[in-house]
Amino acid sequence: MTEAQWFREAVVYQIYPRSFQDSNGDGIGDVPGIIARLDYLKTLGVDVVWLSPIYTSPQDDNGYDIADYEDIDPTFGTLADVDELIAQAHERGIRIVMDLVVNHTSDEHPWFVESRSSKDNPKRDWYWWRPAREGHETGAPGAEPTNWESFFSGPAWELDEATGEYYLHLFSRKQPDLNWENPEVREAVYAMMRWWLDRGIDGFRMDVINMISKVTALRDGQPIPGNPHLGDGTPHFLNGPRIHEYLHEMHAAVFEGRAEKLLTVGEMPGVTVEDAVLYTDPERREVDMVFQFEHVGLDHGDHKWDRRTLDLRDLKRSLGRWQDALADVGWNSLYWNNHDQPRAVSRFGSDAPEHRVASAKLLGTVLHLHRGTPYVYQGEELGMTNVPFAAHDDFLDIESVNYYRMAVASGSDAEEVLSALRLGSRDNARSPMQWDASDNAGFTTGSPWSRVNPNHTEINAEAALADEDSVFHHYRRVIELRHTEPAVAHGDFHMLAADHPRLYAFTRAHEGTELLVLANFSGDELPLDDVDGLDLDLDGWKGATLLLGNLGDPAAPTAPLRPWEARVLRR
Ligand code: TEU
Ligand code: CA
Repeated sequence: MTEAQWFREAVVYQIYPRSFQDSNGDGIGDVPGIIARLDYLKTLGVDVVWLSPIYTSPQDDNGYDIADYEDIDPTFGTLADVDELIAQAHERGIRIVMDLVVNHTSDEHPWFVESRSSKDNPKRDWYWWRPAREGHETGAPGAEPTNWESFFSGPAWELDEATGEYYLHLFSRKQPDLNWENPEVREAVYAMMRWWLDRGIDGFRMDVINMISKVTALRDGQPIPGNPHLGDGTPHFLNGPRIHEYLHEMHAAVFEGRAEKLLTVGEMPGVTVEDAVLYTDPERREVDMVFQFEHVGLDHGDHKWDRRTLDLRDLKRSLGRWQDALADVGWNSLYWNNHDQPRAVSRFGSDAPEHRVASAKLLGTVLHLHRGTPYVYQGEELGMTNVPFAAHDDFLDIESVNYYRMAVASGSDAEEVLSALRLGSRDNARSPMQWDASDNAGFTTGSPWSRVNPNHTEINAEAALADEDSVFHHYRRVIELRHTEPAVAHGDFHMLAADHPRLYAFTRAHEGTELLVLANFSGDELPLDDVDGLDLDLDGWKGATLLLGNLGDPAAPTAPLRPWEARVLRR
């Protein structure tokens, strides 16, 4: 099954529909807008498009709160538009993967509306309902059934006045968690998934799918310092006791017989390499790959708002471990960016004017030359940067808004909170796609729901397409390499000079071909002789072919690396 797995040679492009392309001037991106840009994606050369959620939703978490899985939110279009999108994408050889958000629904989903209506409603047990903690008065601070903190600040339990019980919501209070212990829930989800596959989609990106199995005893977590009533619930629901059983059952109920044509990727915060081997071993029939979070947590301190400088050695250690662990069994996904992460060039590269283009290309080169399926997040192929947010009301995302409110209320310095948000807010990824230099970047003729980054006058798709040396064309070339050079998709990975603080170097080897990737993660020149642990016979690479470089031809394949230079050599 291994080399036959088509997704090993594929590159996925993630679209955040709200921010991609508006077609009707309401300031919000939509499905007809995506259709209008399919030729752009074809030019880039991607094989798969993953769409963040476009289903019916009150948009409390921008569509990750779904009220009807089998319909499209009017903001984004209609089911007919989606059929058209699927057909037009397929015509161009592009597959469509939908987001699957089934750890929770919206509180406006009819399942939850029924569930909350009374304690003996047949759907009561479809969600997690519990009375107040024993000996505590319902509604009093600390009376929540457990001390778990929600990912969006505050307790993960909400009291529902109608029945006087609490329901669990790991995310917003408008995102109640489904109870996967109940087989009816699972069957309803599987039926919905089959319905989408029958409609012609090519797979699912599964939102926080490693949270669906909880330890049913629901016990308190380790107290969080500074929060008298809150604790860390994650050990009770990350990779929970029945998770492998559920995913295997889902595979049998939904994917059996068509799995070879599909792509499934489980988003899994807190997943370890050991877990990932189990999740992605094809023999186990769970998912094709997972999104792990280790490398995007390396610049976090105690929590995600406590930001610290990334040490390149940590990044190499982490990604290198994932490469090794999934070398023989399973498969990696590769990403720098998505709609939840700040912009890669601002975070792992340099968005300073003199280094932005080179470092964006370097990041693309390094990531795509790893073994695994690379994901490009909209705008990454342009080297889009973080947004210069000024005041707290520039932030729109529920996670940022709640965190700001909570942190300031509990005494944090507002300016410090703002600096953390500027670095880490998900809003950085969600500003409109920069299509051209016009007022709203070609994103909308109306008033954009989220502020356009002022640097769109310089950083935009129109300018990039016209410039052979742009980040865009570099991404196009690196994507093409995966399709034309078998060692990129299939070669063995070997990290070099792991302890070097600025050099990212590795080889890929496949059937007599050897690739060497050299990347200088700094604004200073980097000579290659005398690098500890590089373990390279540099002479042996002097005659190598330069497959791809980001700064034009170097003096020689093994010449010192210029600032933010990346090279791919073949011999
Ligand atoms: O995100 C899950 C997740 O754990 C985080 O990345 C999250 O975005 C947050 O930053 C935690 O600090 C997924 C979706 O990608 C995200 O957009 C949703 O908000 C979330 O699940 C709930 O559906
Ligand atoms: Ca629109």
